[in-house]
Order: sequence, then structure tokens, then C-alpha cells
Amino acid sequence: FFYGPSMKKVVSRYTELTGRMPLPPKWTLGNQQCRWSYANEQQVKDVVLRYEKEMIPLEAIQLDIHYMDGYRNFTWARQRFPDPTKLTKWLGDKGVKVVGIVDAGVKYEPGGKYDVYNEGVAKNFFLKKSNSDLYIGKVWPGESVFVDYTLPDASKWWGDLHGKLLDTGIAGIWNDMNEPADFESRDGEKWKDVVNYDEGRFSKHDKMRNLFALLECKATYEGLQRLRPKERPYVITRSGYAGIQRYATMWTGDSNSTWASLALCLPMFENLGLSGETFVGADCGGFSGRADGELLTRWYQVAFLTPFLRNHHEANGYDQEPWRFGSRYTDIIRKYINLRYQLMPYLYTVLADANETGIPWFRPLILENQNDSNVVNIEDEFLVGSSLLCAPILKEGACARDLYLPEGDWYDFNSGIKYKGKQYISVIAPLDTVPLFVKAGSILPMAPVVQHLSEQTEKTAITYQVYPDEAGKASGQLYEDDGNTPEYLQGAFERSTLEFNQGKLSSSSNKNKSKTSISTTDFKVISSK
Ligand code: NBV
Repeated sequence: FFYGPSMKKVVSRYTELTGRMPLPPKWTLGNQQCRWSYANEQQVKDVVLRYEKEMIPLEAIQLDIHYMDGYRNFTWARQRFPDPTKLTKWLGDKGVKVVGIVDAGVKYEPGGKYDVYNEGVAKNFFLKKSNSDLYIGKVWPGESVFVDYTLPDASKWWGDLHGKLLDTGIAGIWNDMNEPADFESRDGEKWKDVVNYDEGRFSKHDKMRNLFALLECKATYEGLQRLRPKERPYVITRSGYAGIQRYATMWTGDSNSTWASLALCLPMFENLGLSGETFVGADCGGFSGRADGELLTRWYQVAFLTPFLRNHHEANGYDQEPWRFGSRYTDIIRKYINLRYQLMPYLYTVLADANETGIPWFRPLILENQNDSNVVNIEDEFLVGSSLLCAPILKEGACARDLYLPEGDWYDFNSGIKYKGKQYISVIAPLDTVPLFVKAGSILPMAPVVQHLSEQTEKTAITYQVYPDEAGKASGQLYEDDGNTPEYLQGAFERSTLEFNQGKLSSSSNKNKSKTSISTTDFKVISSK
């Protein structure tokens, strides 16, 4: 039982118990692109070149199951990806990282040359039935076996296997199908006879099912830590359990390319955040079915403010990259991805807050306004941190909407118009506009638009947008670190407190406690209209 009484306190205490999200590498906050599947090297290169041509920032390509040889984990299909190291180097030179999928099922291949299967069998690392036979399920590789992650040696072995992928230049791991999914036992009935080691208790699957993905991600995360101790691991998972935030970020699985699915993103992200998992997102544009230009654009107007921003789509021959529906839509999508990169100092600070306190990035209004009965059921607006409020368009054809502004004064980010809070307002929002508001009294640290986050270095000039309250004051925070190593855990970061008063902006930090004034050329005070 977690006593608050504030909701923030409850989330904070809950994550104190189940763990808080370690900071992922900063590049994971950039724009990512995926497809089931980019099936060969040329397709990957073409997509990246098109991103360059369109001048849309791109941080990573996620490779789905077709990069593997016959869906065998930790292998590459050499006929289609002849030289993976050369490919990841080519992409790396363009500032683009590669994330590779790893499925839960391991190809069952007795007498074959698949070393992962052979070793796992020899070492007794795969799950068995009560009669001691291997449990064989059916997934992408056909007949498949699954690791018993409750065996400490099996987990270590699995983690170490990722060296094969890292050696080819893979930067992050995507854990899919880890419910675990099984085409022959979708209800899990067949799994009931599966026995897990479970510290010598030899527990049945009924008790252990929820731990499968958690322990798989733990094994993966710890493997990446051992293999690359100087870099923060990046794992993304489809399934999880209480505490999954310690090991993996998450996306919401196979959503539909529909307006209803887009609308569902908001409560899903909010609930995940309130459950401790802050780094979340959905397949931008939806996974199954067909979006159109309007839906894809409106989806980006939500996704540009979610921690995980990745366009992904199923294997039905229907492309969904940002340029898919023509320049009218591409231009708007670019505008919002650019805005995300501009807001990066603010967003990274919000992420660091989540790491320190457990309070999520993507917040329902009630988390900040617990005593306002008007916000209890609002699930078509959200907050990012406590300063930004977004009321996206979630209905086809809509170019305007009503929304509620909670207590305080709010500046329209687009027009600068200031509104009183605790009231409903109507706003116009043509396709190139998402209703976005900044709470009076806030300061947004901003960075220039870049094509890759690595171009926003420590030397990048941060500028500040100041939104004064009625007394002419504002405050904010800025968190900065190297964005890549775990050294922030040893204090290698700078957290600045920003204060605006009587027309002057000053900053003091954990490194430089005395107040330093910020040059007037580096900040802009938004005057209310
Ligand atoms: O690996 C293929 C897909 C993947 O694209 C998707 O993101 C996952 O959620 N995967 C599911 C398996 C296919 C399910 C139909």
C-alpha cells in the first residue's frame, strides 16, 4: 500500500520499490525509423538517403526479423546483408545507429550448425516440460525453444550472446514476442506444463509467465552492460512486468492505423508512466492497416512529444515513412520532428527527472492538478513534464477543438496568446498546427535543429524561452551530461536552476553554485498577447 496522498508521491514511492529507469543513451530520444522489414542492405541505405534528402532528422534504424538468417537470433542473413559491419559503419558515418530485433524463440535445430541452439541444449538452458523433454513452441523460425531465464548461468549466457551483434555494430536491442508468444498456443494453454528452475523450486509457467520478459530484458541489459561498460544499454521490449523500467524501454505493440488507436495512445502512455515505465511510445502511424497523410501527420503531432519516437509498420507492402503521402504532409512532419530536436534540452531534463524521482515524462493532467475535479476524466490532453500541455487533434477532419486548461496561466506556444487557466477554450488547429501550451512561470531551454543529436554537443548554445507569470517571474531546470556513459551515476552531470526576475535570467548549478547571469542575446521573453 502506497500512501500519498499526492499521486506524485505514490508514483515516486512505487518506483522507489520497483526501481527507476536508468538514463538510456541520448540518441534514443532522436527520431527512429523501422519497418517489418527492411529486407536488405539497399533498402536500409535508400531510406537513410531519403531522410537526408528530405532534411528530416534521423537517429536510428531498427531492423526487424528479416535481417536474421532464417529468423535465427544473433545471426545475419548474409545473402541480403553481406557485410553488416560495413553497413553499420556506413550508417554510423551518416550519424545513424542500428537497433536489431531479438525474438524470444530460438530456432529448434537438432543436429544442425546453429551454435546458439547447440550450446543452449548442451548446457541445459532451455525450458522443459514436466517430463523433462524440451518445450517446443512455434514462432518465426518454425519450431522453437525458449531460455529459462530463472537459471542465472542461462541469463548470463544469453546476455553475452549479444556480443555477436555488438561486434557487427548494432547499438541497441529490440526484444519482441516475449510474452512469450507462441503461434500454437496463443492462450498459453500448452505452456502450463513448462517448468522453470526458479531458485530450485521448479515452478510451473502459471506462476512464472509474467517474469519471462522481465528476466529476458534483465539478461539482455546486464549483458550489454558487461560487453560495453562505458555505454548506457538500450533495450526496448514489447512485454514486461513491475520493474521492467530498470532494464527496458517499451512500445505499445501492434496498434492499428486508425484514429481510435491514435487516441488510445494517450491513456496507454499515461498508464505506463504511472506504472513506472516512463520511456514509452507507439508505432507512429500505426502498425496494422493503412494510414493516410492526415492520420500520419496527426500521429506525429503526438509522437514528437513522446519519449520513444519511431515510425513502424507491418509487412503488407504499404510504406509509411514520413514522405509517403507527399510534400504537404512531409513538410508538417518535418516541422514537428524539428521542434522535438529544438525542445531536446527540456525533454532530456524531464527524462532525467523521471530517472531521479520516477515521475513520468508523459503525464495525465490529474498528476499535476489532483484537486481539480475537471481533469479527472481528461484523456485527450497530456502534459510533458509540468510546463508543456498538448491537446492534439485526434479526430479525422477536425481543424479545431475544445480543451481544458488547468490552474495557472497558459501561453499558446504557437501564437503567444495568454489564457487564464481553470477554463475550457476552443482553438483552431489546421493540419500544420497542434494545440500546445506553456505554463506561465516556466522557462524552456531550447537547442538548434540538427539532423542528428550528436551535433547538439556540450558546446551547443542553449537558448531560453521565458514565459513570465503575473509577477513577471519564471523558473526552470536544465539537466546536462555526456548523453552516453553511465558516469552521470557518479555525479558527472550538471543540473542548473534557472530563474527569471525583473527582466534578468540567471542560472546556478550543482557545479557552479553562484548565480551567473545569462546574456540577453541567449533568451527571449515571450510577451503575452
Ligand atoms: O517482427 C515482426 C513483428 C514486429 O514488426 C512488431 O513490431 C511486433 O510487435 N512482430 C510483432 C511479430 C509479428 C506479429 C504479427
